[in-house]
Amino acid sequence: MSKAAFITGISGQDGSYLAEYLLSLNMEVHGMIRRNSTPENQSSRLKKIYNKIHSHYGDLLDQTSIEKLLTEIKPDEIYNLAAQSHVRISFDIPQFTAQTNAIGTLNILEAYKRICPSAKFYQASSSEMFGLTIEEDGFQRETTIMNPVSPYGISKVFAYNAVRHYRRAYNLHAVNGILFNHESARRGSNFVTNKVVKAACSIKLGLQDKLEIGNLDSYRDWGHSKDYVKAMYLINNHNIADDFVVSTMETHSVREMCNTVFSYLDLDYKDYVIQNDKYLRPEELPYLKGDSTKIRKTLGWKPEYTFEMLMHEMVDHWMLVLQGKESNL
Ligand code: NAP
Ligand code: G4F
Repeated sequence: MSKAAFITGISGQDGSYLAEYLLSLNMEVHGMIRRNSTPENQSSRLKKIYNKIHSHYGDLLDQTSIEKLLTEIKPDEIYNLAAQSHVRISFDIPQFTAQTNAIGTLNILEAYKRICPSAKFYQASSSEMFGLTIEEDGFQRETTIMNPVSPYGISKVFAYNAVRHYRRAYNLHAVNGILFNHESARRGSNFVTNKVVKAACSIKLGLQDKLEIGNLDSYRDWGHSKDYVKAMYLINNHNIADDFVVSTMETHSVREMCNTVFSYLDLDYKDYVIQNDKYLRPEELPYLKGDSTKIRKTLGWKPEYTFEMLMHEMVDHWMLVLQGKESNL
């Protein structure tokens, strides 16, 4: 009999790629979806696989819905990807962010402990938890002290520690993947990579003149979501419940990312990109570079996409979409 997976946040970037990956492993995939007044928005990233997955209405803040689903599905593997995942927006709605990301995780941990404690539980932890800390060699890794600088980062530190606590206190197979930034054509278009790519393609096609963004001098370790969902599966299926950093081990500034995208379109980003203070954050996380040696050595994971391959794939996608053509991403 095939194993059953339960994914919260299945309608998001990672949830959709993870569902595709688990289906390719012949798993039965169940996903929790929030009600939206525009139903197309619930499933726009799941178009390719909607008839192969089992979707269920629920919400991380609705304990009864989680308990009902875990009781019905009896999953072998749980992936808790649901979150208010936008760091800038977390400054505008800090309480909702904490409710969803911190208390929501506690809600599903409690239900998991009571209803299906023999399942494996994966938590979507984040490099944003490291905040201002950088080790002397320029990396952040599993042992780096967490010093978050946003309501989002703070909420994720709570969830990360809750998972470790439940693992120790109740002997559960509950694990954290500490993932550095990962992108794709399915990324929300208000995250910086997809915002820049979409605007650069619009400029190339004469649909837009300028691009207004925030801090050009922050650095991120950007990988591809498709590579990172494979890491989630490996981490959750390791024979020891443990926490792992997932990263490319490279960092690029937002400015370099703009240059890569515009150059690929034979444009000079300096002619089009304007800094607007409205996109700055009350407190910025200036630099991320992850040391993923542990997962590479222990689980044999490594990314297949380079930074350039990722950005070029996103550009190719938007050039098709903005010209009304089909993209298979
Ligand atoms: P995303 O595209 O924003 O997806 C988030 C998902 O969570 C969506 O399906 C969303 O549903 C759902 N959700 C939000 N609030 C919910 C609630 N109260 N109850 C149930 N579902 C809810 O994010 P992503 O990029 O795929 O990231 C997946 C997870 O990894 C998140 O936890 C994120 O914080 C974490 N993470 C992401 C990165 C990254 O670079 N992408 C790095 C580290 C960690 P709606 O569509 O209805 O809003
Ligand atoms: O694309 P971003 O919004 O991603 P951020 O804040 O790094 O968060 C993402 O990665 C985290 C992992 O480290 C995840 F946990 C989280 O869920 C999310 O997926 O911003 C990246 C950088 C920041 O320094 C930001 O200040 O780009 C800078 N930036 C500059 N102009 C901008 C903009 N970010 C956005 N969203 N929009 C701008 O106009």
